[in-house]
Amino acid sequence: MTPPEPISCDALLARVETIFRRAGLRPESARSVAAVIVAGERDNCKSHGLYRLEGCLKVIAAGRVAPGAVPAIHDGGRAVIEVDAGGGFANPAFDAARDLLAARARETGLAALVIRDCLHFSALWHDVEALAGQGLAALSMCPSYAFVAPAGGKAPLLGTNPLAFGWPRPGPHPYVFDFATSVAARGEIELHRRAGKPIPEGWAVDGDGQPTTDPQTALAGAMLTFGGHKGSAISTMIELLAGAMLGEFMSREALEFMGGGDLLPRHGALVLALDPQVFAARSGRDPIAEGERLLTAFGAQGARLPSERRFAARDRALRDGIALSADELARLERFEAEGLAAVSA
Ligand code: NDP
Ligand code: PYC
Repeated sequence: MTPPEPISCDALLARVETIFRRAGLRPESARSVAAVIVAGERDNCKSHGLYRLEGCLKVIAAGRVAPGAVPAIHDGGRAVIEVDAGGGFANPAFDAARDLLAARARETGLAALVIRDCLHFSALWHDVEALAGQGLAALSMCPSYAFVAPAGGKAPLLGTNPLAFGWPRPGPHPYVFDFATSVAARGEIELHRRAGKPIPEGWAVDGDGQPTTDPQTALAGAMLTFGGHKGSAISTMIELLAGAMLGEFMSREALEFMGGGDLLPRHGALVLALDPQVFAARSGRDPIAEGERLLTAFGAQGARLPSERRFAARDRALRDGIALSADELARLERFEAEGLAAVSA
């Protein structure tokens, strides 16, 4: 069978945005949520690309997200700014507060954005890339669902808790890394299950703590942290900083609140923005130039920077369009034709 024609990024964005508007999201939210999904697909981050559309529609159909929520910013003029997503998706809340966060970081050197009560499903590179594009270093993190065993344990306790970092660079692309603190994102295991493929060894254990390569058994058992005790400690830090410290759900509470992991998780998120120029001011050195001396040395020894693959995929997609499989296109068409009915039980 001939593969379907690639679709342009703009055309895909318009289609996904329309699906969300018809599903009841207000226009600004539909644009934010569609943008992050299409950006994932464009950058070949399949675990947080178009495949997430179904999960978003399911949580809307189940009435467990507030589609009309308007993000409410609470700003006392201090370093910590809060935005209450009001039970809506996280992305519109971040978009609503992003410029204020950036302005505060430039003013004070360091500012934090607390996102409260949000449905969170997306990759985090979107947040830190936007801030790095404004000349700021940034960190973004959130809990998720308790699917991951701590190092040395065998039962789920921690979330897949992603962490992203961005650093501004003179060229078109900043330095960005973004990863789950589990060996792989849960979305990656779900994609293996759908494709009928085994997962690599070391990603997960079964209910008895024995290693498994079966995605279904892994989803029912416990995922493992990357880097053993080191990933386990970073994941725990995220539970503390982006859960306990904010007074928002940690991953175990998020799972209890939703009554299982079938729907997207609801919790808080934390984004930090730092202005390198403020930090370096008294040194007389240029932090961006210093950073470049490090980052440009990677290629000389054959190493690549994180996000290089993603940026190359983005350039290709912007030039040639996004190649969706026949199955992905069929799902998209079904969501267009049937809306929420396509995911309602
Ligand atoms: P990956 O392991 O695919 O990639 C992690 C990072 O490492 C990326 O920045 C990647 O860059 C980089 N990288 C990969 N290989 C190399 C290499 N050989 N050399 C240098 N850098 C490399 O990510 P995960 O599967 O852990 O996470 C995927 C996504 O899932 C993330 O975007 C994360 O935010 C999201 N997620 C979201 C959650 C949520 O609750 N919202 C929960 C868990 C995960 P590149 O992309 O260029 O390959
Ligand atoms: O892939 O682990 C994951 C995930 C959890 C919530 C959103 N993505």
